[in-house]
Amino acid sequence: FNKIHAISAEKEKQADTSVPPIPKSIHDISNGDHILGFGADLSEDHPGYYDNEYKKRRSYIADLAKIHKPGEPIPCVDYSAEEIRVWGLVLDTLVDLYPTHACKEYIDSYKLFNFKPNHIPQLQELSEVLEQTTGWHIRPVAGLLHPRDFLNGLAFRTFHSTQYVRHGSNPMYTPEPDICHEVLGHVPMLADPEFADLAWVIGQASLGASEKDIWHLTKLYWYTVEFGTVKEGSEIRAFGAGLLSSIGELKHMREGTDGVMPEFVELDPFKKMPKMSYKDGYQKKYFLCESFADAAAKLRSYSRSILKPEVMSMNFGGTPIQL
Ligand code: HBI
Ligand code: FE
Repeated sequence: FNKIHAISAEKEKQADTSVPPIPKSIHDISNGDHILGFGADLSEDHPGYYDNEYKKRRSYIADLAKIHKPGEPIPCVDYSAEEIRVWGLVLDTLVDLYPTHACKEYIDSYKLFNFKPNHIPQLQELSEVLEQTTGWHIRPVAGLLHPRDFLNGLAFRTFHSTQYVRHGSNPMYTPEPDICHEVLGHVPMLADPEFADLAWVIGQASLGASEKDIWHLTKLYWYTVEFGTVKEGSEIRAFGAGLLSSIGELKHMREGTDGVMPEFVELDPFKKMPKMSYKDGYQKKYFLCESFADAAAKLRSYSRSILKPEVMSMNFGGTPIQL
């Protein structure tokens, strides 16, 4: 995510003059034009950098995503035994922690998907379940999308998902989203109506937003959808995908690391959010929500404050803005 953040930080400094055309439907959002780091284009510190077979595989899966059109079935990937091994390891490690660390909405929605260690779910099957539960869609994407495109997709209840598997040399680590992160972190949460609403709010707020506001929305997304925590009685449970797809991060959230506990703070979308850290270890600060409905209400009130009046009155294929 570092490249994206470097680019966003640079753009944040520019004047708010160049807001690109506002997409009216998912068809107006490209899933292939603004990709950062994908296919054979791995950075030197990527675990797959010296593995040419892996890079070829990444390019092949990236190309499948680029030719996909919204509304068409998502192409199936015939995952290899090695890819299934990695998925199975990640799944087996995480399932033991969900009953004690994941929020109740995750635990409930998880049952809808029947995940098994010997089968990597196809994005098409997952998208069909989401369509029936919350009306969300999955769209394959070659790699990290530019934050504006990624967030705009959420406004059309579309989640851009990678389809490749992380490098097998270190199954518990990936420097970027991969199918294990998307499926185990994001997909079950998107089957929960109140969480799906929260993500939709962030998406709507991003339509026509200035670069500065996109940057703030990226942080709000990061501290809720990726690393959010929620109160359940006297306990703190995880709902962010970066937590739910990482055994290390889940344990750190509860127990701390080397005797240092993370901090938990209340979410206030109007306040300046802390700098995001991805590569330098686990989060130092988690935002704690009372409930998804409460967090969504707070995000709505912030989103209304930045939404341009012309966006409020635009017609998005018959769906009005609901902020
Ligand atoms: N692209 N494919 C993909 N997956 C993400 O999770 C993602 C992204 N682009 C940007 C992004 N996340 C965040 O950093 C926020 O900008 C939304
Ligand atoms: Fe993610």
